Amino acid sequence: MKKLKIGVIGLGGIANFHIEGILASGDAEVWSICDCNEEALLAKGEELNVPPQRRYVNHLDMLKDVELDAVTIGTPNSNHFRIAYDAIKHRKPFALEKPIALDAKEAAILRQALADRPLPHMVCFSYRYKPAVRYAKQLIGQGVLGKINHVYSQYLQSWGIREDIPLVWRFRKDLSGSGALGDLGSHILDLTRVLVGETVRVLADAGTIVKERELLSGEGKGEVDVDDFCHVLARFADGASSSMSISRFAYGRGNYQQIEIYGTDGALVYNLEEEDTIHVKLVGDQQFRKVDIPASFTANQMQSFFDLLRGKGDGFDATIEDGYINQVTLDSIVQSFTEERWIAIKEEAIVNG
Ligand code: SOE
Repeated sequence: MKKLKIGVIGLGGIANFHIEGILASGDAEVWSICDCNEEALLAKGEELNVPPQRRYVNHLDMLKDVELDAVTIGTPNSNHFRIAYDAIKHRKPFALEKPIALDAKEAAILRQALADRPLPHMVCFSYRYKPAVRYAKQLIGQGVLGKINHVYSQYLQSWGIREDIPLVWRFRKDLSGSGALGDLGSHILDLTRVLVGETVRVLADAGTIVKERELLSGEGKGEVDVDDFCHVLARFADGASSSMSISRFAYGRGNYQQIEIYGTDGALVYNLEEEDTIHVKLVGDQQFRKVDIPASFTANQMQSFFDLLRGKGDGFDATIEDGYINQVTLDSIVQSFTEERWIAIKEEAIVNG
């Protein structure tokens, strides 16, 4: 079967993850690349042997290519909405990085555009492809924990501690929408939604630890106007209580995720650092024990995208609906720590999905 011709939009860090998945799959090839940085475009084009005529500085020129089958969108957050909207207009299926937009208003427009003219697509909540997450979802869905009472989550990194890191887009609200919350919290919100259920109200506290950083131009310093950390209390639709600790200033943490889920009949701990693992304590267990994850739960995000494009999706990929609910929840958390009060997640976001 002919390989899917994939255009990679945005050649920053996450593009390498997308490209790695394309090259590892026998179903697709890197057909074209796009980035506003001409140096990055040249370097990646040479590295991947992409012909110069398929190296674009403007995504619209890429989208006009009738041979192109689909695109991945891995730019800074401020470009997600526009590029995804243009991909929909040009009828090009897409894999869009999280968060899908800068705010719920942009996310709602993407959601409506796809409702009006459906198109195969995926939102890259990449930890949905961790075997531990998929197995945990099955165990919880089988009721082994009983009724869930508490969910305690952490997503911790440490790179923000380095004050020599300049004012990159992740530290600017106009380019990112929010800081650690949108970058890391979006993943935790999606995972707790996949594993437990819908969040219906939130109470948050957030702060910025390093308040200004060197401008990329080298001409002085600029304000960091997003959160370096965010702590959230939340309630699920069924009344279960949740807390989330999200930070880029957690010394010693590389890419640390932990979700502890406590039910009436058992507890389950999902952890990601070097590898993804599950520990459980169920009825009859004397202590928490690590469980082996069946190989059948192995998955790969980019292969899943290609399966989706070929009509063989497993239904576990995140859609624009998932991205929209995620964005509404992110906005509610920002509103909560800004106004210092509980905020209910807008009903229509939960009910309509
Ligand atoms: C931030 O450091 C980051 O790269 C996120 O942007 C990714 O979504 C996450 O998977 C790893 O950490």
